[in-house]
Amino acid sequence: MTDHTASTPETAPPRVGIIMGSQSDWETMRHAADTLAALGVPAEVRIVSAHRTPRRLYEYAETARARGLQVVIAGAGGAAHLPGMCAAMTPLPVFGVPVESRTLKGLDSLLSIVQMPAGVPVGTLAIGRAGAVNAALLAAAVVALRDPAVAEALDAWRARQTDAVALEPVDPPE
Ligand code: RP5
Repeated sequence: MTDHTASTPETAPPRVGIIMGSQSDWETMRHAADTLAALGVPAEVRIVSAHRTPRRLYEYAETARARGLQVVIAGAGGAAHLPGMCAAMTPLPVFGVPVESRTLKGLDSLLSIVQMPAGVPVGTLAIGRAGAVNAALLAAAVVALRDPAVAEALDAWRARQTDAVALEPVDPPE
């Protein structure tokens, strides 16, 4: 039976933490926040830089599980240490989103995040918006393991996506 008493994003304590290295990452990471909101998953959003605010990162990662978070989504660009450093300090699953950088188009971010040595995993997503959306969908899938309302929302989201795919392509407008 579906539990419709599950929490709403407005009132409930956050289950997913979205962190990013800079304000400039928000343009990408807001897609993770929007996706979680659409699925009814309560999330918190913070700027936490591995380089510029290392103590804030330490405090965030060390307290994440005790504060009730179940997953962390970490987005960063360039020398993107944030997801790996966060994963080193929390037992929670960490999903890393490589933010597209100006000079190297996010390849630097991707390689920084994906090439973790064995023992400290970061689930690494695609560069940019696709990665942010998919990180949110994966985070929701983790939350859904214990929250039937989120599981139902995820099923509905997928069904809507399937329904939105036309059978035949149409010509673009001239
Ligand atoms: C990283 O440096 C951030 O994650 C961001 O993607 C990148 C550039 O930051 P800003 O110079 O725009 O603040 O730490």
